[in-house]
Amino acid sequence: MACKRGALIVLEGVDRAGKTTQCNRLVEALQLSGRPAAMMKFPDRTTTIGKLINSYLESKSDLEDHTVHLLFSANRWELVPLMKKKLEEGTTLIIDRYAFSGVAFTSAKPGFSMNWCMNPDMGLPKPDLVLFLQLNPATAAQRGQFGTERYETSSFQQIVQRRFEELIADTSVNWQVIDASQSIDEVHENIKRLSVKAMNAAEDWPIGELWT
Ligand code: Z5A
Repeated sequence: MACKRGALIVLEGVDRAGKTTQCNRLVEALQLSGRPAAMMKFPDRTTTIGKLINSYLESKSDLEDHTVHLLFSANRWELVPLMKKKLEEGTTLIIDRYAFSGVAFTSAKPGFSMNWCMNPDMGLPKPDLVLFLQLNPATAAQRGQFGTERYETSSFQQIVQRRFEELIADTSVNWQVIDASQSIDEVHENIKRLSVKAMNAAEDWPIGELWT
């Protein structure tokens, strides 16, 4: 590696926790401080696979549950070469949802074990930091109604939250839980502080593999 690598930082959390808002704020702040940073979002709805996922999420098409889980995973794998290139060039990647959403959402469906759900994502680039934006349903409701996409119902999101709690208990991943009920600025300051620390720590280490 000619230069210090960038860090892989993931934001996860329940619906309306502020993931997209905070990813944008963090990328902007890092760039302003002179550190190369870029944002990615999963699902990436622009690719051929992403378009199938988009149609499914908007309920314009139906897909068998195992199939759609594998498509979400394939959507991450198809972007791995680009992710690795950017990280090795020294760009820090801020990612809006990743494999953890994949596992939390599919395993919230009947008949899916977390272990089965994790398998297709094993070996993905391992995040140096995963920030979980914690928000209770009442505060989330003040930020507007659920959207119209598949999965955007209160009962389903409650099961998703429990699956996330099980994932956060895994100490092989560097999880940090953030109180997302604070103001946008306060949440941003917490996220920036933890991200800079993770970026400095990641510089001298190779990119890891998730869940291997
Ligand atoms: N999914 C899956 O099944 N499998 C997978 O592998 C992956 C995903 C990767 C993708 O949705 C869906 O796909 C998702 C999981 C599933 N389904 N659900 N639900 P998406 O990622 O395209 O969209 P989203 O994740 O549903 O967005 P979101 O969760 O609704 O929003 P957010 O990014 O967390 O929040 P935001 O857009 O930044 O903010 C929401 C509003 O709150 C907005 O008006 C903000 O101005 C406001 N906000 C934000 N922060 C604050 C604070 N601190 N105070 C007050 N107001 C705030």
